[in-house]
Amino acid sequence: MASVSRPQLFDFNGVSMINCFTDNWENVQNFQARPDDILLATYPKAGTTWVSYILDLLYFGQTAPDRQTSIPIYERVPFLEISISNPEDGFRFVGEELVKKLDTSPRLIKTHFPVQFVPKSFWEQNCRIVYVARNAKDNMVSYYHFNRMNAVQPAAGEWSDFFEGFLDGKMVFGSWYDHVNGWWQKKKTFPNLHYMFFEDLAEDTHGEINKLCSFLGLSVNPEIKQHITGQVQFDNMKKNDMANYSTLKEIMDFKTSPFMRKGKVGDWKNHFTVAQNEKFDEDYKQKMKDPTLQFRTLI
Ligand code: PPS
Repeated sequence: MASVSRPQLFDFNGVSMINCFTDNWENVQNFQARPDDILLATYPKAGTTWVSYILDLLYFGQTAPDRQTSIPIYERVPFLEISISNPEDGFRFVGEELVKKLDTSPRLIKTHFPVQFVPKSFWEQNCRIVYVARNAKDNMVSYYHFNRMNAVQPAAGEWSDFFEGFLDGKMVFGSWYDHVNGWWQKKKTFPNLHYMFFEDLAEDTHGEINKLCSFLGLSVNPEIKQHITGQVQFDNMKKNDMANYSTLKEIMDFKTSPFMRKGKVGDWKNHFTVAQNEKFDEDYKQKMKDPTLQFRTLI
């Protein structure tokens, strides 16, 4: 994948997307979910890898410990809609194929789709779905650095332009505002959806793992839960090559920015100017009208 040119955003059914997430659309939409599949849904950079790793440890940490040291997280929890291949060097990374190859039960599956794009079999099978949301300011900053280092994402450009693009919803997978709101609304009619927040996970990882276990109907020994809480701390994940994406060097340039970058709540303060913060807050009030959906930008 050495020479990839950066993709352009286009409108896809009202959502900004890039080819590698729409090329396999038919197969993804016809994907047959199983009743015990667990779907992890997020807006990009909201804590997907963190919760992927927690789920994998909860389900398979005890029964298949080798899995933790030999299989990268993006193969244990495949990204359903991604489809990247390069016939020139044989590189192939097709999430829907990876999911079908999983021999685990349950299968853990990642998506960044806004709720209206989720294949219908997940609803028909009443699968458990975990949604993770992160406050927009930190989410934006994390996304900016991700686009800088990831060759299959659009170029990040200047921070000031990226900032405006985020407010306009001109990001891969569309508007953050539509994404978090769409999934929040879905919770009202689809009870098998557990909506969690990056900030809560940062503040009380153990408590959030307990809530996840209740939702999943898992009874896990308290000592094991304590151990998992330690394993998924930022510094431990950052040095874990099976969780830190360092095995995807074809696509990601860690010299520009590491995948496990800072892992903080409030890093937006190091990026937003005073004027940007004022503009953001004003715009936010207009877009986020549901008082029941509240985010914390500091903890
Ligand atoms: S992706 O590409 O959409 O799957 O990225 P995603 O995993 O959703 O988000 C990456 C950000 O999550 C941070 N992260 C963590 N923070 C705290 N603790 C742990 N354990 C952890 N694991 C991942 C990661 O550092 C990215 O955030 P930033 O702010 O860029 O550091």
